[in-house]
Amino acid sequence: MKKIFITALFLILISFQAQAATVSGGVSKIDLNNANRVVDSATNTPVGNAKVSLPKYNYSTYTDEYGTFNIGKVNGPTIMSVEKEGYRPFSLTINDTIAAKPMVLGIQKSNIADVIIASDVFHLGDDNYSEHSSGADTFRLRSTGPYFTKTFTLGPDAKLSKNYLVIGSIIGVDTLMARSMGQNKIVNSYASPPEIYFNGAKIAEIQLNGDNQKIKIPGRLIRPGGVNEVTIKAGRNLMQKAYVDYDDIEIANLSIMSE
Ligand SMILES: [Ca+2]
Repeated sequence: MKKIFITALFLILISFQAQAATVSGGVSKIDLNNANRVVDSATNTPVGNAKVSLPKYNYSTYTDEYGTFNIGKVNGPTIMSVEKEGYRPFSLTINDTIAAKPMVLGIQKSNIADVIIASDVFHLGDDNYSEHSSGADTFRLRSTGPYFTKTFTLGPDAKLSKNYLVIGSIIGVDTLMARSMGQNKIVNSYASPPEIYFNGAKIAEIQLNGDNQKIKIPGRLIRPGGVNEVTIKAGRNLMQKAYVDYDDIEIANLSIMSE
């Protein structure tokens, strides 16, 4: 009996070890000794009054003075976002396994040159998607169409630093690569990747779902002190020839980060 107990304890320790892995972008870890918390990633101090939202569940709450917060049960992948003035918007794709354990989310102070393009969650596509899509269970918002375009102004010194377009979280991408990585359960079709344009030039294709995807913006495309534009085009179902079926995706938090 004693031996069984020791073996069981050993297994629990092992599984806790595995759970303690970094979840996303090197900024969020599961901490088993504490409640769900939001901390400053540089100082590790609690961040109170931060807004934590689960758009799928129409749920939002604020952290207390210790940075702690509660979320209910989640089902399947869902985007969780954290907003706090003076900090970069943060989002994380969680699921029931991740949500069942206490999470410590490290958020980062924003830089004066950061530009927030969208701090909410938006849906691109045509609202026609497979229940096996990597986002199907999460989609709640109506599609705003197959394109997203936004203009914004960059500072006069924008060319002096490296600039990145940061996609906080993206779900629903059903490319061949996403399928081969096990991100969806679609067997008989796949889609072209969503395309990212900066001032009219294509700068990236998004092959996978995930958090904190950073896309380098080529310096030559940047208009310092002027109006710049980001466009995201949804991919298309490549197996559907009879009509255009856009690959439905949801994106949370879009920003320009300078380093
Ligand atoms: Ca579709």
